[in-house]
Amino acid sequence: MTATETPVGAEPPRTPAPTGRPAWRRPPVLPILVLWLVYTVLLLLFALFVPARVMGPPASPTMREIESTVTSFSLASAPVAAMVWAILTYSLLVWRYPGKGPPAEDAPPIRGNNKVLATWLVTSTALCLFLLIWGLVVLAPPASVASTATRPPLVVDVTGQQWTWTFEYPGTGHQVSDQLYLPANQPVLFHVTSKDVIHSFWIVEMGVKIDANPGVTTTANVTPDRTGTFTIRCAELCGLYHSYMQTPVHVLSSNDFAAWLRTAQKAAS
Ligand SMILES: [Cu+2]
Repeated sequence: MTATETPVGAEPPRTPAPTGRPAWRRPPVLPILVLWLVYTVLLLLFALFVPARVMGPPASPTMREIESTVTSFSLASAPVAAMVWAILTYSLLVWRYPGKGPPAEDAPPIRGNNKVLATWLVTSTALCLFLLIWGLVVLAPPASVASTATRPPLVVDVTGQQWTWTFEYPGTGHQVSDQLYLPANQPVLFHVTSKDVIHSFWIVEMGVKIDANPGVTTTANVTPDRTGTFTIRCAELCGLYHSYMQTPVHVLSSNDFAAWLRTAQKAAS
C-alpha cells in the first residue's frame, strides 16, 4: 500500500472546504437550493389546483374529505419531491460523466454528518406522523349510517351484471329502475351485489366505491348534498363492454324525489 491509498473501511481523506462564502452559498448547495425552491413552488401550485379539478366538484361530505386529503398529502409531499427533482436535475446537468478519461473522483461521503442525519430523520418522522394521524382521523371507516343519522337511511339494492346496473328500493315498494335516483341531503345505504362476475360500483363525485361480488352483499353509505346528474362507472374490468358500463345517477330535491317515486309506483301498479 502506498502512502496515498486509504485502508479498507476507513474514511477517505476529506478535501478541506474552500474558505470564503458559507457552504450553502457555494455549488452544489446554492444551485440545488434554487432548483428546489422553483420546483417546490410549481408542485405546490399543482397540488392546490390540479387534483381537485381532475376529480370534479364534490357531491357529498365524503368526497370533500377525500379531496382535502389528496390536496393536503400533495402539498406535504411537494417539498420532498422537489428536492429529489432538484438533485436529479443538477446531477444530470453538472455531474454527468463526459465519456472521456477516468470518472471524476467521488465526493466525500455524508456518513457521520450528524446535522444531515438529524434533519433527514426529524423531517421524515414528522411527515410520516402527519400522514398517519390525518389518515386515521379523516379516512377512518364511517360509523354505521343507522347509528348516526338523524334521518333513517334510504336503502338501495344495487345489482351489477354484464354490463349494466339495476337499482331496487326495498323500503318504498320495491321499485326497480335502470337509473339511480337519490334524494339530496338524506343518508343512503347501498347493498351491492352482482349476478355474474366482479364489478365495482363507483360514483366519483360522491366518493363511493365498493366491489360488487356475486353471491356476496357489500355495503356503502353516503349522503349526497348536491343536486344534479352524475355518472356511476364500473371500476373493475368485467368483460368486453366494461368501459360502456356507465349509468346516470340523479340527485333530486326531496320533493322531486317524492314525485319521481310516486310516478314509479304508479307505473309499476
Ligand atoms: Cu366493469
